[in-house]
Amino acid sequence: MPRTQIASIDTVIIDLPTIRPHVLAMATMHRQTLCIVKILCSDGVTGIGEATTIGGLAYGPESPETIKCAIDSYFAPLLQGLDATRPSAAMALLSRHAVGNHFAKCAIETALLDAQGKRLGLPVSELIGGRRTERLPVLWTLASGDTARDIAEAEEMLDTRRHNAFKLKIGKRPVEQDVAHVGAIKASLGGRASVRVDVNMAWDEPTAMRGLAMLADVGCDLVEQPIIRHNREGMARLVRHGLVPIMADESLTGPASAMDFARAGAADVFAVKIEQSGGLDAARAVAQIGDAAGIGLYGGTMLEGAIGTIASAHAFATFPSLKWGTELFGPLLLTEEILEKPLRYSDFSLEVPDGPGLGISLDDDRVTYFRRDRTTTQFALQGA
Ligand code: MUC
Ligand code: MG
Repeated sequence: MPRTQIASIDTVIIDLPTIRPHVLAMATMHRQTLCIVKILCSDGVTGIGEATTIGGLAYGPESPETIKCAIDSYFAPLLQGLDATRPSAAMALLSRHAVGNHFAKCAIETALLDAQGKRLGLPVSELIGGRRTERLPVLWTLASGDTARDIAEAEEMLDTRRHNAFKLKIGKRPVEQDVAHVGAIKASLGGRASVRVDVNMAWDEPTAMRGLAMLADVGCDLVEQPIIRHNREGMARLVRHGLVPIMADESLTGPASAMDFARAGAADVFAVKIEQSGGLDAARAVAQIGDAAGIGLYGGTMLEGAIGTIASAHAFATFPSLKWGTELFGPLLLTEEILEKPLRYSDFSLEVPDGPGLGISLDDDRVTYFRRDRTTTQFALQGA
């Protein structure tokens, strides 16, 4: 019987407003919904984790509500009484008994690593392989849906030295209109900023062929997921087209998909996400596969709040390279702070905390204030 057991798992859904509407091809966000997980261990240590997606079920197969349900109904009974000091063993058990549910698994792994880091006095990045950097470059997404407003927003970000790389969400409007929007922003920012686009799978392949040529002409640096996630051969044809580097995002659902895409030459860049990959360990495997295949790495986001953002930062800080930087700006899109001390953004980058575990503390009163509902799965511990 393990000495330090998983004692209880608490899940809570909170809804936080966004600073402005965030317009993507598949959804317009006015708020972000986080599923926050707390794992209390029998030695009194608590670990926190988060699972967050975009637009309910619009982005991927899990929603905040299904994540909560998976953890409460299926993961919690499996994890009952397990050794809390062995996050990898707990994750292996979850994988054997639960198919998919990558976002929910990521929240559990994050909480177990946070707890283990606190127990050992080590930051999560040092626990999972060792950080290579203290700061990560962070891009900002311009997605107000209005060109003039996006330019004003970009200028403010440049002035305050918060971001100097911008991603534009396109794919909702006809390609000519979208490219005109990108071209106007790039013309206004010129060499002061990198301008990239995310199509979120909205184009078919012929539209993508046309769109890429037009985007190359207006100075776009990178095109993210132009076509549907499973069209690997189509992505490879766009890569071979060679006009603008192509980044895979929705296509990457863990190490096996990374292997598939690397073998097929179906991406120039991988947008690695801890949730889509199935956790921090799986995200590190995706990064290693990409790096071994000569694919550039980028640290992606599901627009997580502070916990998911910092869990991602710890994972990305260990990557072998990070040529394209990260987009870990999720908390900056929200009007409300849920940490005792906010994350530190400055000089176009995010500081990776160096305290034990994730190195952040939740403001429990704020979490309680914003919570939608709450479930605690309490276990009777053997021998406790
Ligand atoms: C995505 O598809 O990359 C990341 C930034 C943003 O604005 O949306 C996300 C999701
Ligand atoms: Mg994307």
